[in-house]
Amino acid sequence: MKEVTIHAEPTPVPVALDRTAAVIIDMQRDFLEPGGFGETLGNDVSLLRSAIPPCKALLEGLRARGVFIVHTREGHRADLSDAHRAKIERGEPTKRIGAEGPMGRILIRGEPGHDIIEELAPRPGEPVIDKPGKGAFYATDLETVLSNRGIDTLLVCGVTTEVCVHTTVREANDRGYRCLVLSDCCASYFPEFHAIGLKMVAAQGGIFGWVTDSKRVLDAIR
Ligand code: TIU
Repeated sequence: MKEVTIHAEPTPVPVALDRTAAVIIDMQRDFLEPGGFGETLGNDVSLLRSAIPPCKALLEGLRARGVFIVHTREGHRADLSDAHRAKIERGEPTKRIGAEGPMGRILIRGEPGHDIIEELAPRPGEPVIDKPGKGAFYATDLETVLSNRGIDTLLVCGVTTEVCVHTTVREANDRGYRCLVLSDCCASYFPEFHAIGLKMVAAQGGIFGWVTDSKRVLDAIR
């Protein structure tokens, strides 16, 4: 696969597609649909839906070019043995992680709410990384999965921009990955945090990486 140039802020980026992976973060029913974790935290979950069509178009384009795709899901074991007390003790007790909700127990692996939304369902051969934290590298095998493929560049998408996307980008930076964050493929319950979160990535000459969008990536790979 040849090298392509992806237009981005603060600069265009040359990218070798065979060393690139898309990381689709936590596009789960628990964050995007009513009755899940996102809503129990007091959020308007409809604000995240803008990321679905661009992510879908991106995945189709990347699959057609054979670019490696990884999905992540945030969630915990049913007995909560992998959840820090400091994480689960927050919020109203009947709505906490592990509580029963309309989509099953909130943020628990295997429950309907923990599933990736139907529109962006992973295809066979696309690894799904289950993560207990915000960052996709913390307590997961993501780094091994990527290094076994020789990946050095990540196209980062998903929700929410300033929480799990940002945490993952920060973790990836310190592990030596080049990160391109796709603005339209990410979303937040707080539009202002989304905007500032993206600015934080590309500021200072690209302190955490680059910001681009699905159209610029698809234009580059076509
Ligand atoms: N609450 C919020 O914005 N996000 C999370 O709790 N997890 C992710 O971002 N995936």
